[in-house]
Amino acid sequence: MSSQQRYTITAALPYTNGPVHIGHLAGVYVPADIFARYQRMRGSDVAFICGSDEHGVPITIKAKKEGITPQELVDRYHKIIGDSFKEFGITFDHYGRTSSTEHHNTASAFFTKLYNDGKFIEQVTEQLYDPEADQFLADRFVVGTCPKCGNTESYGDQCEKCGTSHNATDLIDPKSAITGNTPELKETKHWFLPLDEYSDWLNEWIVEGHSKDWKANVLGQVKSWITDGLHPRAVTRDLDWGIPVPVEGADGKVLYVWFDAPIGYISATKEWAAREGKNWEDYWKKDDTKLLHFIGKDNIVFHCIIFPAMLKAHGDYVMPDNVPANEFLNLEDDKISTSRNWAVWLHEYLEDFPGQQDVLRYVLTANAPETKDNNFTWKDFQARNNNELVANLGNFVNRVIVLTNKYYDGIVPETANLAQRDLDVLKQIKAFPKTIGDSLDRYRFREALQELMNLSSIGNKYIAEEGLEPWKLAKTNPEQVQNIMYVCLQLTTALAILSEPFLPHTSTKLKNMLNLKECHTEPVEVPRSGWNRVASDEPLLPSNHKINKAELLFSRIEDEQVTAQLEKLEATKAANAATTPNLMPQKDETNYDDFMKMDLRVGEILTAEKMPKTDKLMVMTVDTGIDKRTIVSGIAQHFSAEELVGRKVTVLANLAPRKLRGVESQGMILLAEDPEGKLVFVNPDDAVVNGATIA
Ligand code: B3M
Ligand code: ZN
Repeated sequence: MSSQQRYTITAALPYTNGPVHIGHLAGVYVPADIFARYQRMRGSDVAFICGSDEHGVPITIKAKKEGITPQELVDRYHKIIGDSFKEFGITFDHYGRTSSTEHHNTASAFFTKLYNDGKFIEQVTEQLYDPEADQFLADRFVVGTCPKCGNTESYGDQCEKCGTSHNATDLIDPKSAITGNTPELKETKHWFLPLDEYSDWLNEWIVEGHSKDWKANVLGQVKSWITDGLHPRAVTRDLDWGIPVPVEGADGKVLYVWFDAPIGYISATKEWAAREGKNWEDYWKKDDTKLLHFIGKDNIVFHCIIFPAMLKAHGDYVMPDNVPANEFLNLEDDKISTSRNWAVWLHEYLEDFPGQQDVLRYVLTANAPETKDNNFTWKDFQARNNNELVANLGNFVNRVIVLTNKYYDGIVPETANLAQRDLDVLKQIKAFPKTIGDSLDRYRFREALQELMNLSSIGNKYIAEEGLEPWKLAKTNPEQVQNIMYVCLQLTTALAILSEPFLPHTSTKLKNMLNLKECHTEPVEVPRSGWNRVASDEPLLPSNHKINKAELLFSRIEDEQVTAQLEKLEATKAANAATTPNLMPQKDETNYDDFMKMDLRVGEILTAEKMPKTDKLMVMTVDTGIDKRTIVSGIAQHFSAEELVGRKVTVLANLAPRKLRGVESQGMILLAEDPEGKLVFVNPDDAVVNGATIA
């Protein structure tokens, strides 16, 4: 590569209303970091940019709940998030924050330019308003039914279930998240970006221009938004937390968080460039810059439609070259949720598994939700560590380093008369920078990691092949052992180099063990330990070079550690069930007369039998006091026939009979259903006679 490719790599700015969890890491930060490290190793000119997203409604809601100011809240999480990223080995060139002065200025100037250039529509519209809270309700201040998928818990700006982004006024049956009141409509002035005017351009640029290189999940969302029709989007809000709208007559209004946040990538780049003596404009305005946005799937519309439309309206900026968005990671088969505390938090992982950052990086990459939602389980975490990292990579490296120290005092042996298989392995090693690189270039991180592990497998296989174990051969054929160990040391060096993007802490340990610093001084265009050095014809580790002693790379994860994590999750589940049961809302009002029409009485189950060829239906004979009748109920998955016989139950006796699979059911048995779906009988006292009425 003669001139360096310039990359501006952004990772979604985390909201500072909570810490970072494994879902964020798997979806965004681990792949972004792998990519940035890989490009640096290839000699690219990289600006890897992130920062805290400190505006938006959830932050004000949470601060209010805790009785602190939004600034205090964002200060707390900015620190927790920033520190844990650093310890985890995420190598942002700059981690900024949207409350910084640079950001306020940059975002204001951006808005002002679009305003002055007439890119906005200024409109007085009716917005949802909560009179009790004296506040307009936008975004997460309002919850209601999604007009597209019917999810009853959609937010004002976005439905988390189907991913649709909408205006708060689109919600069916909206409710204020502050007071629970049904909002009123009230007039207010806002500025809208007419996305509909960018529809053709977006279609041409993304759908036609990137149908080959963008991920299918990303293209799919983009296409469906464009075909559904784009509409003008308000880029301002009536709120008191955010960046004030920089025009006259906009008191009490701030920029919409999704207007200012992506500009945060630009302001963070400016802060970095100022510190490093670079020109930030090279990274945002030069046509040959590759701009990449690493995000989760819920952010696709903002990065593929809204932000590009903003950049286009502005006119000075490059468009993203790719937006390799990931799907979601679940935890133990349940959706990760900050509010339900259903997560593995990065800062807690780092405390519970000190020095084991790479295990989590490995598992999250091996199991990344690249093309579909995926699941993290602690059992899988343990198995991957013990069977893959310890048994494959750790085992190979340890044998090589220990044997080199044992047989050769740590000196890389000379070779003579290399056998064909030695030469084959040396040749195979050289192919890996390209193999792994090809996968990374296509954002296939799982595949790339698998290739890295294949390299280690080649080593294990080579060393263990029958008759070639060095410790057996040492006496009979010392020359062959020297050759084998030499080849193994080359392979170990390749692992030390190529593992850096994925397992940086392991890579550092390996380089120390191999004492790589001593012997790697390449010309400038191939930086130290550069990616392509592995493919070069020079030995990776020359004969007579002295290595260091072995250090422990990975250790087994024991059952107790897994159990402890699972117990922590169980405790969360129990706490959630106790405090926030997901209860059905109250039904519409009824009246006394209607209620009294129901004939509720005590009955007793005399016989019970599962209906053949069904899973759920139980056919019972019930003594209602006035008669013995058949009742069919969908409870067979909850109770066995034996459990039912002899039980006193509450019966709705005058329910119109109806046939279920050909059997007439003459009434209904009352059951309580808890939020988890568990059924419990509404149990009359055993002493009550059958037929006693209930009211
Ligand atoms: N703050 C992250 C999220 O949706 C959001 C990303 C902003 S990137 C400009 O969780
Ligand atoms: Zn929806």
